[in-house]
Amino acid sequence: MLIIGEKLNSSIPTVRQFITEKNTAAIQDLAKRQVAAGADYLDLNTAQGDEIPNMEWLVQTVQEVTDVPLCIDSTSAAAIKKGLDTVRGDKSRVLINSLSLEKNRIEEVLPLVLEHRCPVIGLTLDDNGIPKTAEERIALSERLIELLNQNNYDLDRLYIDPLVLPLAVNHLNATMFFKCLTEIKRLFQVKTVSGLSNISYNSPKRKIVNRHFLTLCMAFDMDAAILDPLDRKIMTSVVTNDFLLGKDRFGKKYLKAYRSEALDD
Ligand code: THG
Repeated sequence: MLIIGEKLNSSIPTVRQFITEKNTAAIQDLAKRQVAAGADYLDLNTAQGDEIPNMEWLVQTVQEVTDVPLCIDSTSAAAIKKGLDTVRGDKSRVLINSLSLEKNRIEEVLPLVLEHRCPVIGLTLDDNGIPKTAEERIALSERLIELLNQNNYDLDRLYIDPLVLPLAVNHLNATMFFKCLTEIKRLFQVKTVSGLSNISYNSPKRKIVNRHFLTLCMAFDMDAAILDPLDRKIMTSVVTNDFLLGKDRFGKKYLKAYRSEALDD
C-alpha cells in the first residue's frame, strides 16, 4: 500500500508552531524521519495560519532534504497553485489533495490538475456536502470520473477518497466505507485512498480503532493511506498486511523491516 505521511500538517499544534516560527531543522527532521519510516509521499498542509506564504516556505524547506514526491493538501486553489509553482523538478509528480465536485474546486483546482497532469485525490463531496449513503458516494465518484475522462485525464492517476465519518456518530460508518471501497473498484477500476483517523473521532483509545480499521481497509483493497509513519505499530500493520495479502514477494519488505527492527509486536 502507498503511504502518504501526514505529519507536516498545521492542524497538529507542534507542527503549526514549527511552521509559524519557520523552524527549518524541526520540519526537515519530520520530513526525513517520515521518509526513513517508509512514506512514499509527504502530505503538506498549512491551512492553519498564513496558508499561501507558509505553503511556499514548507515546500522549499522539505525539498531541501528529500526528493520524495509531495502531496499538496488544501481546499484553497491558490495554496495548491503556490505549492505547484514552488516545487522544483517534475510537477507531474505532485499529488493534489484534493479535487471534489464542489463548484469552486471544479473551476479552480481541476485546471491545475489538467495543466500539470498530476495525480489527484478526488473526494466524494459536492456543494450539498458529504452524502450519507454509499450509493450516493458511488454516484459522485462516477460523476468525478466522467468529468476527468471528458478532459482526457489518465484515470490511473486518480485516487478516490470516499471520506470516513466517525463510528461514534453511526455504528455502520465503517461498513459503509468498506462498501464504497469495494464498489468503486468493481465499477470503475480506479484507486482508493483514505485519511483513516476520522473513524475513531470521539472513541477512546483511538489508535486501536485506527489500526484495525486500516487492516480492514487493506483487506478491501484500498490502495493508499494518509497516516503517521512514525507510529511503529501502524507501520507494522501495513508491512504485515502487505505480506499477508500477497503484495510483498518473498516477504522481502517484511524481512527488511524485521532486520531493521522496525516491527513492533
Ligand atoms: N482525506 C484527505 N486528506 C486529508 C484527510 C482525509 N488530509 C487531512 C487529514 N484527513 C489527514 N491528515 C492528518 C494529519 C494529522 C492527524 C490526523 C490526520 C493527527 N496526527 C496526530 C499527530 O501526529 O500528533 C496523531 C497521529 C497518531 O495517531 O499517531 O491527528 O481524510 N484526502
